Amino acid sequence: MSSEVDQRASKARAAAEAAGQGHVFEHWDALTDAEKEKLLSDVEDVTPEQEVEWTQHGFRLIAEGRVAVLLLAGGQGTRLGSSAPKGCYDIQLPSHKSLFQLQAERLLRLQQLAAEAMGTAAAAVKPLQWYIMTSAFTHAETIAHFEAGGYFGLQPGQVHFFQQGFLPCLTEEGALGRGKLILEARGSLAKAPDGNGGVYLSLARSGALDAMAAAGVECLDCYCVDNALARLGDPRFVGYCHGGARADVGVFARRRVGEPAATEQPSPSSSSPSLGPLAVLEYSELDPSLASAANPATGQLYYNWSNICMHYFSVAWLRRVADSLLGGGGTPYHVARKRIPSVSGPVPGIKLELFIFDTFAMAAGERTALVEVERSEEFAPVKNAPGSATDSPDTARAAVLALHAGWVRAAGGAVAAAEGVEVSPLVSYGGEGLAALVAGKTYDSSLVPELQQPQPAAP
Ligand code: UD2
Repeated sequence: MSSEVDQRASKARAAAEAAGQGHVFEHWDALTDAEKEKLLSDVEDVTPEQEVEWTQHGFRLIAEGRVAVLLLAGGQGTRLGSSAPKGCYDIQLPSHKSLFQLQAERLLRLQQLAAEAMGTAAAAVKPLQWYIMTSAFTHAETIAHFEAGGYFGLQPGQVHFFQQGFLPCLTEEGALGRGKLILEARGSLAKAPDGNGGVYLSLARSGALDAMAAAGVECLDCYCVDNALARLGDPRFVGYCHGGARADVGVFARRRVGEPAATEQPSPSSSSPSLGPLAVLEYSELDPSLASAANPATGQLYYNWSNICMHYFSVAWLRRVADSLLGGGGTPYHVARKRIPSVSGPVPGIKLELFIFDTFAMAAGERTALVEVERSEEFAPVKNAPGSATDSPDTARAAVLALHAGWVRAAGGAVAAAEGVEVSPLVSYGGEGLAALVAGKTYDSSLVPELQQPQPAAP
């Protein structure tokens, strides 16, 4: 084996040992050259050069219209205590933008960055297509919100709404061992959206998959509506999954810090390309003893990553999954126990849901990728009602303001406002481009006009 491989191996082994992962080199001396290459590619950390290459590839995919963005926005958000679609929610940022508006503006900024990365005019970049899955419960209000906001600067033609299906709600098991349908009103059944796993069939049935394939879209970046820090369309993630891992399915995960919701993948490497079978277990269904089970030799949790509901799919794979589901294949229903509105008032019952990641088993033998991210940079979920200690609008707002304050400081500014500062997605997608604006300045308010509007380009 070449000295280049030996050098890479000794670097990777030192990094693995420092991370408590040295055991993966246990059989190194017995490996063939090809096996050594494979192991190295599995465990090597991402180099800055690779990251630049993948990001550039992601920008090319955006500019050429080969990637589209898929938003899961059909959920009812009952825990949040708001009857409006979650995307309309104002987490009380200083700008009072809704989650939908923040996301639309990120897309606008991405288009601009893609043009810059490709050295072309903004008009030469294809508008990034945004597919938004709604449900019967969120559809009309979602569209009304976009219309009232003038599509937040996007072209209406680049935003595509399609509806997921629904399933009837049931009572808990009755005398015959099966639940009963519930009358919501005298002439209608109680129903609920069929879960975010309904996305595969609804993409196919709505014609969206055909439209994507016809338009030359090769892959989708998918995220959930209630993450205030979602890096939708992230060129680095998309570029890596498409160009680096050549994956059919990619998953963003964050390292677990003591709470359940686990992603399982045999490769223990972090922030590195990993190929192999991929499975996600839902936190609400994970046995607490499994959730906290750790490898006695290393102390590392077996379920080491938390799924943050951000995925990458190749359009070809989505078509294969949809065909299999249309052909009668299926994934299991999950049961959520809720109070269901009924003709005689709310009753205890169950909602049935499909989960988006249950189809990942169908990717066995295909290429998958896992990318580890930092919670503070990518994940601020809005699940629970205001005032809740975790995953609430308040914790999400605090996470956004703290992250943006970090960007300003890194760009040479100072933030004196205790809560941090808000940077419009129109000004910066991920902290870039701020130095000329903020260097040497001190901000004592979290709402700064110049961080809310992009500066006109110099003549
Ligand atoms: C989801 C993930 C969980 C974890 C967590 C992080 C699933 C099944 N669970 O859990 O693993 O990543 O998010 O925040 O993915 N949705 C629909 N239609 C539906 C139901 C949900 O579009 O019928 C959307 C919903 O609008 C949201 C996303 O799917 O954007 C996640 O749904 P959730 O909030 O019901 O799932 P949660 O938080 O229990």
